[in-house]
Amino acid sequence: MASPGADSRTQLLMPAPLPALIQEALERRFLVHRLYEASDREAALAQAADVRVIATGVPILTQDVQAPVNAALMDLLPKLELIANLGVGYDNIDAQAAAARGIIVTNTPDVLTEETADTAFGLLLNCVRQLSRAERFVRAGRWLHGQFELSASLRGRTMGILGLGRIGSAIARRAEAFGVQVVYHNRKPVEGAPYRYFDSLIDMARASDILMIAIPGGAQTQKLVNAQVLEALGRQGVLINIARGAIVDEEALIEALQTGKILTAGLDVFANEPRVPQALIDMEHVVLLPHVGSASQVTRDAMGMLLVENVFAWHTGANIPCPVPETPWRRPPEQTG
Ligand code: 8YV
Repeated sequence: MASPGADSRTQLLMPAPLPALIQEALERRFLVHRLYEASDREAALAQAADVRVIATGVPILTQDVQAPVNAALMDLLPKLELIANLGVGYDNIDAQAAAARGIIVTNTPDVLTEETADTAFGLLLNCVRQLSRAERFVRAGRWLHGQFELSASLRGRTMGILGLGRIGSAIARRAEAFGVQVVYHNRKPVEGAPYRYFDSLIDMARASDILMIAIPGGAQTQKLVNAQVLEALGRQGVLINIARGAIVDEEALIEALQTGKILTAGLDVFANEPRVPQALIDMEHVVLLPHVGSASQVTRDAMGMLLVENVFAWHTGANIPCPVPETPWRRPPEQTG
């Protein structure tokens, strides 16, 4: 942990490690407290009472550190003004609690949209055509003894997108290019969207053979994709999740996969990352990725730069580029007199 001493720089708390690019940029301007390095968390937080910024991200990139920014943590930091998140999803931060305390939360949208949509599509193709399994077949020398089995197909399929936001729309564009029909479910129809809208998730699942999850995580969407939704998706159904693990009832999913209620699943996210249920690991036909939706160097660098831009803008009183909707940024009133 940094020790405040005589250092007069603005203080910033990092509950968990962030990529080097971000750390270096922030350190040039701020006194950084690395909470994850402290052996006594409480003592470290007591020393950090002057912190005005938190920089964080989910999932934590390099270590198995769970570091939610909740009301209890905010209350320990009475001078906190800004929470800057690495990532478009900010379910690791209690944004309502921040709003109630006048704290601004920022995220890093847009720069990761196309990358994450690419990953979603890669996961989908991999799942439907069983590409990971086919590759393992070659590596194990099994091709010498016979052909790999025939797979399912993307031809003639309908994709139901749960969440036609920025990333959902980018996935929809890819689906169109692949000749896959698109329908979607949101809380309300998206103005101008050229796809059929379902106001019920179950009805959309029934009309789809691919369920693509692209909605934000958090309390409102927890276990939204449950046993009934999976059953409605049906025996040829494919579930793809590049959003948040907690949106799916993982136990119901395991049961649906084990009993053939759905065909397969491609998962980039899990309820309790980085722990993946053994039952999923044991199923060869399921494709599992370690939350790499946005994880290319170029995209992570762009996300990192945007986090830094958000923090620097706050620090200089400039327009903050990406406040989240719960905590809209307003220019402070001009000082008069
Ligand atoms: C990152 C993500 O893995 O943006 C998100 O919401 O889940 C991913 O892009 C994560 O944010 C990095 O901390």
